[in-house]
Amino acid sequence: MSDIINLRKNVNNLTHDELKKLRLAYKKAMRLMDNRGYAYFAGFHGIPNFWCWHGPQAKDGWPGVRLFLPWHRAYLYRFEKALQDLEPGVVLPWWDWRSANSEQNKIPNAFSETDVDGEPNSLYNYHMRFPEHNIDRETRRFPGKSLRSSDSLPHPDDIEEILDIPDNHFDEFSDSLEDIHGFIHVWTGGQTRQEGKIVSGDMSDIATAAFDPIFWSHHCMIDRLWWEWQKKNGIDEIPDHYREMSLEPFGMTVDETLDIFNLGYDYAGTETTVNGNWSRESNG
Ligand SMILES: [Cu+2]
Repeated sequence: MSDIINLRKNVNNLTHDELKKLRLAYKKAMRLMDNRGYAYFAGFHGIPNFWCWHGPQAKDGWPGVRLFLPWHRAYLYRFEKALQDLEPGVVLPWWDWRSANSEQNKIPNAFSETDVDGEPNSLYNYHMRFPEHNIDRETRRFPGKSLRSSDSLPHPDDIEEILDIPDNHFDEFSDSLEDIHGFIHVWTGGQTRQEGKIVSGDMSDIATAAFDPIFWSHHCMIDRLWWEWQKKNGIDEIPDHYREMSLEPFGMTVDETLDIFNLGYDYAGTETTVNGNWSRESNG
């Protein structure tokens, strides 16, 4: 067990200072082009490395392996650690796209404001530079805008239904949560027409999604829902043959991702106000 447990909060519940710290951590990471920097970590998911795990895949001789949840948990863990090296005490927040506000406000203000205190908001976008892919521009998003249909966000009941998937059905749980997750990616990216061409947002595309600063908080929400399901059904509720599998490039096994207390963090409840004094029990 880690000595310090960091509490990941709803982004809308961050204090002014916490949000400031988060923005500063992103800003510092975004300026670094080495293995401490934002480009390095975002580059694990899509361009240029494409290590991310989605859907059922074959691994170690097993068919239909679902490592979507453990892989992204390890990913968030490593990224958060990198941010903490730059800005001690910073913790990733989660974006609750279920809330009724999201339908109206689209993206939480923390991510949608272009400037804060006269400076560019580091949670708004990131400048990607990949000459070999013809990319040299800021990330972009057109949340909730689609040229084909006007889709609405998942209803809280849809999420409850997924959380009610019984133990012993990890694969089904993982697939269902991954589907909703994919929907949110596409919803967040959205589409628009520019100079007669259809332009999609970066969150819609695996290749560029992780460069959009909101990616991490979207995945924190997914990770949190997995943790909710684990609390209900058992932390070890995952097919046995997954447990020793390695999660590249993190140098961690699936087993090492199962208990988030071992990874040094926990999730605050939606409405909980926390003032620094809490215990494992208080969050149950
Ligand atoms: Cu994702």
